[in-house]
Amino acid sequence: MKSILITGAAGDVGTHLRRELAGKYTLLLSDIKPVSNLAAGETFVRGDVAKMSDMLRVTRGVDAIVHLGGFSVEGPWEVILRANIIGCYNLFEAACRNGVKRVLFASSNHATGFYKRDEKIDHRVYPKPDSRYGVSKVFGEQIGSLYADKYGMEVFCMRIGNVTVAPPDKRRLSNWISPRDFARLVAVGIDNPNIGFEIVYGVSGNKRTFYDNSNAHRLGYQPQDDAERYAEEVLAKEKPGDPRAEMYQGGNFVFAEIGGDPNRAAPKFKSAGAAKKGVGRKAAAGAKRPAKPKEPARKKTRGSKKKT
Ligand code: 15L
Repeated sequence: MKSILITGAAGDVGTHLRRELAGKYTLLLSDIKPVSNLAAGETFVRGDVAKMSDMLRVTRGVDAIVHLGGFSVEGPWEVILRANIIGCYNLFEAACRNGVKRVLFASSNHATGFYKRDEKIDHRVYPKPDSRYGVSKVFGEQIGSLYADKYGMEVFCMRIGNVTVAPPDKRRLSNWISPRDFARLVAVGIDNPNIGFEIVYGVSGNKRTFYDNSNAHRLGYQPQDDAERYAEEVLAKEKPGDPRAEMYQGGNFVFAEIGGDPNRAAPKFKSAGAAKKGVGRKAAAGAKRPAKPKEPARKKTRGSKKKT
């Protein structure tokens, strides 16, 4: 049985995945928070993605990694930088040094959230991130591309939509993925022998999809669910949203400074730095960009003359 490391295993997506993959693989679960109720075939190992020493320790000896770890909505730059940029680099570098070839990266639909809802996009479109969070997902994909081309790693990037039991709103009728379809997609990423570097969309077979997911289907993904069976119920409850959110695939992420997922409480930040920079709750509610800090006057240095 293959041994699979899941980072960020304590989160919602990790919890669904553990349940769906039980008995199929041996699971090594890693998170900064403890994972409770370990089932047969599961082991927990604590690890902070932002610490290279932790990533070198947790990635040792596994057959593949599902990298869910990181910050999963919009947040202050310092938070995104640490968890998603540094964290992602550490993960790929540690996997590479430990000889783990296969990495499944939890990218997000927010890597392309600034495409309009009436456009159908495939895995080859130019990224259009809708948030710092979305930018970090593009970074993760590109680190994956580098490690695939330069070091021969096998990298499967999943631009995941919304992994929930049922789609909570209209936008999610287009990007929803059921937990069992997500597990099917992950199994393709782990078991397909012909992965070099791939980008796929992590969505069920939704009638209202934003995506041409033919690359996932080519690699063997066969979703069984469709958000359409929830459409009537979802649309009856739907209230008109912010017009910017309504226009773009990324929804609220296109303007939110914190959070972005209306179904999850906006995270709170204790850090004085984040509050000072205007990225606290007030900024999130007002949807205004925080005021730009004044730039200190630049010192003239040698070589700072404009080149013509
Ligand atoms: C994501 O990337 C988030 O992690 C999740 O909380 C949802 O908001 C999802 O995107 C979505 O777009 O629905």
